[in-house]
Amino acid sequence: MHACLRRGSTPKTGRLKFLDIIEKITIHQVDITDYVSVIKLFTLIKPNRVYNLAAQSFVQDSFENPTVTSRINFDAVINMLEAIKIFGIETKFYQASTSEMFGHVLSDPQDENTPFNPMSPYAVSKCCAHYLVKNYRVAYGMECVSGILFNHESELRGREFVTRKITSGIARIANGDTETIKLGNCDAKRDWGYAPDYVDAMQSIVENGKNTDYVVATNVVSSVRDFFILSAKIAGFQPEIEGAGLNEKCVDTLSGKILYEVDEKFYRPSDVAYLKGNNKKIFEDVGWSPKTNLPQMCEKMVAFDMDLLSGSLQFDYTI
Ligand code: G4F
Repeated sequence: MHACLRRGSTPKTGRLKFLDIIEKITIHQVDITDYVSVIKLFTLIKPNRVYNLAAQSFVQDSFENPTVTSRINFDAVINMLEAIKIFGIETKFYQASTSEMFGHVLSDPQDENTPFNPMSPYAVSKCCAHYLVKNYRVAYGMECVSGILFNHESELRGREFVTRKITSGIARIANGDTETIKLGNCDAKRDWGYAPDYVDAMQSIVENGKNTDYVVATNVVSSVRDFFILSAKIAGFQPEIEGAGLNEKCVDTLSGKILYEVDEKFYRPSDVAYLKGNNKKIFEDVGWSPKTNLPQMCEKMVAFDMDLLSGSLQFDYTI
């Protein structure tokens, strides 16, 4: 198995080490936004499967850095598809598409036939890449598919994303820290699944031989506030919401501690209010459905963050 790693002074391999799979992977320091580098790599290893999971994946950051976002999320996909086409590499290409493409949703729930209505530079770049993959499939008969994955979280999620920001913050406060968690739009609703289940789905999409796109979702929707309350209860707090809008906060009625407050800094210029998937197609075609529900995922994430703080687990998510 081969993997690409962006050139940089400190290689970010902490997750591969934690999962104990780094020895199984040959790592190539390649900038996928550079066509020549992609050609060199693809013609050297002639991959029989390509999973393009590389992205500038933080939606909020894409408003600040639209050009970088577009280069990584769109231009790099052109590079890979062109390399496969021009050099006749026999491979199946998987593109990580996203529910963010549905944006301000035009029908509910969202499935493979729902029109896109993207609301961020990130989502626009992902729509472009999605259509490109479809075009190479239709125009050149290439084996290339997209998985339209709804939010998928885990213990290894970066702390800039709201679920892990919440579970790590709650573990920190449960451990005696007094700093309140600051959140943005707590009304936002997402269809949250567990990343390991979604990796199974990605493999089924590539291996089922159908050469078509799939939505991967749990079909269940919860708000950021719901996620917070669930996680806080798991950690032993008794959370209660007070106020609304910018004055909203969550108080632990047992200790009187403020667990979270709303901070305008975390609002986005345009946010996606609601996403709820329909996994009917992938269930009917390959029998995939999520194994882990939201409370089970929250349990795992809170427990992991508690263990990190107690020192019984070692994992540096920054490397
Ligand atoms: O956790 P988030 O940053 O994830 P978001 O924007 O839904 O994107 C993630 O899922 C997508 C799949 O649909 C992926 F394509 C994408 O790459 C990424 O993995 O934010 C979730 C929601 C947003 O509505 C945001 O406004 O939570 C809201 N939110 C409220 N307070 C916050 C915060 N988000 C973050 N990151 N930090 C906050 O303090």
